[in-house]
Amino acid sequence: MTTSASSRSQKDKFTFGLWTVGWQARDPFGDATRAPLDPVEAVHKLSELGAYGVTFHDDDLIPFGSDDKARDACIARFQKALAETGMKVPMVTTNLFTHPVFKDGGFTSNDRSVRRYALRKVMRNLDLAAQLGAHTYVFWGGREGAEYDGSKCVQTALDRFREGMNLLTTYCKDKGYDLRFAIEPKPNEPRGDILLPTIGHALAFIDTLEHKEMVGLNPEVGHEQMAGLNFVHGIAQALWHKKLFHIDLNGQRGIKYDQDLVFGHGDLLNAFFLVDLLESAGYEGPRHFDYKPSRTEDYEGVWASAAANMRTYRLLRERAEKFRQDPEVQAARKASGWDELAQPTLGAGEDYKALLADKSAYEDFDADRVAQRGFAFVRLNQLAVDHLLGSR
Ligand SMILES: [Mn+2]
Repeated sequence: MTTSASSRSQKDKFTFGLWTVGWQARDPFGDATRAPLDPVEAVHKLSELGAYGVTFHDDDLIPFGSDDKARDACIARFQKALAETGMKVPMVTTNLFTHPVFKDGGFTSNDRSVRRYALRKVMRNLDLAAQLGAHTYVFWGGREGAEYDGSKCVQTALDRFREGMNLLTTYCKDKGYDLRFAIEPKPNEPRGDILLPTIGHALAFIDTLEHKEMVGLNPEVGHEQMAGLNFVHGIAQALWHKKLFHIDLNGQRGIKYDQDLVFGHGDLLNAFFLVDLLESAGYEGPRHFDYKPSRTEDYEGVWASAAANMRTYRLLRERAEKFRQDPEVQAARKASGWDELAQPTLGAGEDYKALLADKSAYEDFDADRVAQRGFAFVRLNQLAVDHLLGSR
């Protein structure tokens, strides 16, 4: 492609999973509606559309059960496509959910032999991730969970989850791999309930790990929204903990099955504030789209939907920038007290004794008068809507 396309992709760092555009659209009620997609074709097509790179589960690239010779051949032709296009592989992950052996999980299956097999499967793919220059390794434990509260002891399952993560971080350190791990929370689907269901659960779990500095998060828009949570707030807290290692962008319309719509095709206003947050907070990782081209689409629709993700992100970035620079927005922010929140609640060197001695803080504080203040948050939000709709 053209130089401008590649320099733009460098700036945007837009990446796609091979499993996204390659999804054949099989769902619990219907067969595939699209033919299989060769990973090599996916690399070329996404490059033409201006993407920066691709990501994959081991089984997306190398069919499950391939022998070493077949595996090497898959990797060689994939690497050739990367070399031809300049596409990067910033993230790799493992499939511990498709094969029936993982029906009760990988790291937390009640069957110990499955847990040992899962760890070996990840270690083998960690070697490939390092070889391809990836810096992030994602763990989505889709089958780590249960349908019934009596199926397994959750505390013990978390012990096994931690045992697995500790082993794998140690393996990477010993091998000298420049890889960080990113846990991807999800509340349910395919399991009735999945372990580490939200950003908050995962943050607390990470804090108990042996090499916790190596482990962060890969939150997905739809996964938090499936739990009725505010994705922007979740990402803000992940950033606050310095744990936003990677992000999965897509669209979701409320509390229902995992829709994996195009980014922005769900809660658009939340997507606007998400892009505003990522851009203003200096997030430097890939903007990774983990969506599924709808089952109704043919391959023309698949590529149109891939392009739509990137177009939506760029449009929102442009609108968010104008929103921030608008003098009326700045004035509305000032009126709302946005800047006041940045001032520490205590003065420099002030302790609780000084606070107790300050009569203006309590004895002389006129709560009824202060309660009269309006924060004008609605005006500020309408300015965001105006910018989002392109009317300012
Ligand atoms: Mn999803």
